[in-house]
Amino acid sequence: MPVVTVSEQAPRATADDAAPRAGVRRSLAALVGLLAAAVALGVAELVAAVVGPASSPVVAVGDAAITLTPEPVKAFAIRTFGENDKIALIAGTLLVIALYALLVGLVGLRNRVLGIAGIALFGAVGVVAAVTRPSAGVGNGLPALVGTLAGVIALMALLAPLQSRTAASPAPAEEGPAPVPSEGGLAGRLRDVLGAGDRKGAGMDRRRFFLTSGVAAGVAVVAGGGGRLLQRRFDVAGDRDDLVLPRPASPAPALPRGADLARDVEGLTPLLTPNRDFYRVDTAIAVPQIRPADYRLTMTGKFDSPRTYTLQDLLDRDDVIERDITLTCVSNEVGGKLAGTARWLGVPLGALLRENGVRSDSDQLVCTSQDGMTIGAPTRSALEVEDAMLAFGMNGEPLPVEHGFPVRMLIPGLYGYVSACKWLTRIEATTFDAFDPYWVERDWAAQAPIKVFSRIDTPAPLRAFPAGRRPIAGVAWAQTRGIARVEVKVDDEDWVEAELSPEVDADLWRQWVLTYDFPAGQHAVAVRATSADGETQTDERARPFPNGASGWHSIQVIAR
Ligand SMILES: Nc1nc2c(c(=O)[nH]1)N[C@H]1C(S)=C(S)[C@@H](COP(=O)(O)O)O[C@H]1N2
Ligand SMILES: [Mo]
Repeated sequence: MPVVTVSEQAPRATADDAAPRAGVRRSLAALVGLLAAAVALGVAELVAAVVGPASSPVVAVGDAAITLTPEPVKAFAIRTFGENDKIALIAGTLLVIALYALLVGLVGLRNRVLGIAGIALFGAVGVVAAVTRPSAGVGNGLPALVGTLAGVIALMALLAPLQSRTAASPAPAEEGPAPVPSEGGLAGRLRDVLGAGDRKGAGMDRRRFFLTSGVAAGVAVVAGGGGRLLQRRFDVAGDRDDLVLPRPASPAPALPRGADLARDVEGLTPLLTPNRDFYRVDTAIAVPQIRPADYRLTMTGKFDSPRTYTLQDLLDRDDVIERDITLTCVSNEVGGKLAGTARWLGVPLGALLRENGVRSDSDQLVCTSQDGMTIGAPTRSALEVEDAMLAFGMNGEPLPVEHGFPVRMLIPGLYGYVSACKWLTRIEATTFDAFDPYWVERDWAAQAPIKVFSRIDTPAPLRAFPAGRRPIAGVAWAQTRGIARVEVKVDDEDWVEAELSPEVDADLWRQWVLTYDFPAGQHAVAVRATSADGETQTDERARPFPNGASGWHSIQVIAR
């Protein structure tokens, strides 16, 4: 802390000059702003531990920021930060708060009322964000409110020693480097903090500032850290561990021997993606925590006999299926990794919709998640696509919390943003005319079947490998249609057909491998796939927006 420099100012003739030089005072005021903001955020986290994690103003503001962010910026964030987009957002939010807080401290030094107003404004943003989140109650504003009060108190307490005019006598001629309290002892310190100490000179203010700062920093850290820890009691990880999954009435078709080519080819994506490696795309900063006992799935809208289901209702059904299905994100770029395959366990979606009497004049199902996301899927696909399901199991475990615990939807053949609603709590049978769900409101296509796609996993671009024979390998997908052929082109040679992993199911991606004899030098490698219904991947490049990327994946490789 630069506080020590305060006393290094030479004493001058007038009383005011006994106060620290203006520049130092301003730096300290900026620090005051930071500390006040830290106290506000820390105390808010503590209160959020009582109210619920979604009421944390940092989470709520970040959440609101995601909702309000224009689509190109959001697409940029997913592209640039990928899975870390939320970490980047939180870091960005904290940076903005820090800059704002510096300013509040500086303003507060000149004008306390303005400083307080600055914190109040900051608090108001937090309150508004927290109470307007989709699943929020009014109580969700409480953490930001109490945090704001704490921030105001901290601001006043910290500015006071900086603005003290009682230190009228000249600063002592010499000061030790450390601010040793004149009287020592707890009582003396306490009196200093409260401003009741007997003031022997300008050093007193410095000491009081130091102590108050220490207290503020301590409150921020203890309240904030403690709050975060206490918020863990809302976690449903334990309930998830305790959940017993049913055996499927219809198990996944057995994989043929040698189904997974990745066993023999280094760098190739495995056929089934472990849960911890499965890509994640959603707008949730604080992942919804739904207790199995509290879970309800409600059907509304164009149903003749809509029902509400508990999780147990779904688990106890006798038509549970298990299927291997590849899921992909519309935001996946050419060559991108936003795709994964898992063995899903759940209830057939068509059967469920029919038993609720879904009406024929519904062409869109609007799925709502616990955190207010809306995802619109074609009613027809939900009814007719084989293996469309409400999943509660993923690779032999209950759904991981980040992947939608306890229940999500899956419809093979459609991108996740129009089918794969996580933390699913409501299905409304409606029409495309009547409602634009979240992504469609942001101009993504309302209907988005998956495009034929292929990707080179190995060799890695621009990383030299020994010249000679080695595999070129990757994955290709065209869910519900299946992949019939994958071809590889090196430099100006003809397309050559690659070997495919055994056909298991049209909803599952296929791995492909081609052994190639690379002469030393730099080479261009490209791949294209053809679906079982005869569509060859177009080389026409398209960005993911608005309905999925297209174009061949091609890379430069170096053999030495
Ligand atoms: N509740 C909710 N469900 C959601 C999303 C979301 O933001 N919120 N994102 C969708 C998108 S865009 C995709 S690609 C898939 C990703 O599922 P995953 O994270 O399990 O891979 O979830 C879909 N379901
Ligand atoms: Mo997505």
